[in-house]
Amino acid sequence: MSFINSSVTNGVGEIVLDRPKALNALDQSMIDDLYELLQQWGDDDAVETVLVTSANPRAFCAGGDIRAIRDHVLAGETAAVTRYFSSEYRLNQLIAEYPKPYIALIDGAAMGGGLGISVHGELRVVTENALIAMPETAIGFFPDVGATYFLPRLPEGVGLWLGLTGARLRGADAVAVGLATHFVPSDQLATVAGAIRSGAPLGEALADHREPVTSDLPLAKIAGYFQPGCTAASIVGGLRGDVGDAWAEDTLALLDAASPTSLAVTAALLEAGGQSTLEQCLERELHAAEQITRYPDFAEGVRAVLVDKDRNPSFIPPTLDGVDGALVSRIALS
Ligand code: QUE
Repeated sequence: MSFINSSVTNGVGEIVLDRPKALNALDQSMIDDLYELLQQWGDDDAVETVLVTSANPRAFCAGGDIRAIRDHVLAGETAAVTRYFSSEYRLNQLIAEYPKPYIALIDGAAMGGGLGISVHGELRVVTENALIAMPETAIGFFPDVGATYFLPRLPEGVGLWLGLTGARLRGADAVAVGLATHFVPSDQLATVAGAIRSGAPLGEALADHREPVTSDLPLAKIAGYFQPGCTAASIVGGLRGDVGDAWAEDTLALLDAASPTSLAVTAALLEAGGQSTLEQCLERELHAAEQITRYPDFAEGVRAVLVDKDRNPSFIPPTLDGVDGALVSRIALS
């Protein structure tokens, strides 16, 4: 049973993600299959372009197989945890260095690991149904899959805002900040996909979709509150000072739902990632993933969000002022 379908026609290698019961969340077999297929296609003259799509109309890819990772952690199977993250991050690096055009069509949720198999590629086409986020701080984890590389390179403050709060972007906003490259209305996506599959040059298939799209993200506010190098505590302090501002209150609510230790680790990793190569970032992320999954916030966060779905985790410590700075440094290697 494979959750990846592939075909090659007209010089286009197409990968269709098809794990319907888990919104295409990437399990170990999907990561292994994707890596092997992409490596093969890299050297295959019959493949000029790689197209990644989803069989699920609601999701591109919801993330990683975080439930299975939690089970491994609780069973003390640390080798399986290391194997999962190291093969996922190796796949992210392969996509970033891919020798051929790599294009993802995102018409639904693309979160966490779903961004890892799209953002590093050359082209990301989104529709108004795209929902893009790095939501890991809510589960006691941190934005990985190369996010410590790509988030610090977004417009001022945006990466820190996305990584700490897990805020969800719609397609037009994803284009506005650079996480996506093209916006196509969902009712035209089949036409664009058909043109790509017929082997049309990508510039031609996407020619009608190059004009800027409108986004009403509050970029000035984001830049004001989420300045590079800020600690999570100083950001929360700034937001709390803005009493009565609805955006500041919504943002505080997101930060309040996150693991305080994850917030501190995320701020440290994004700060370091801004000065590092993707390869260095992924190496640092692997260490951080191995470490942070051993602390109770991870199993508890996954329990609250994905297993019991009560969305009421008991994180330890419960607030940022109790976070152990030495522990954060050990996880984030900073
Ligand atoms: C943070 C995450 C993930 C998440 C929710 C978070 C994640 C992930 C899923 C997910 C969602 C639906 C599924 C599934 C997994 O949710 O990585 O199997 O059916 O995969 O707040 O990092």
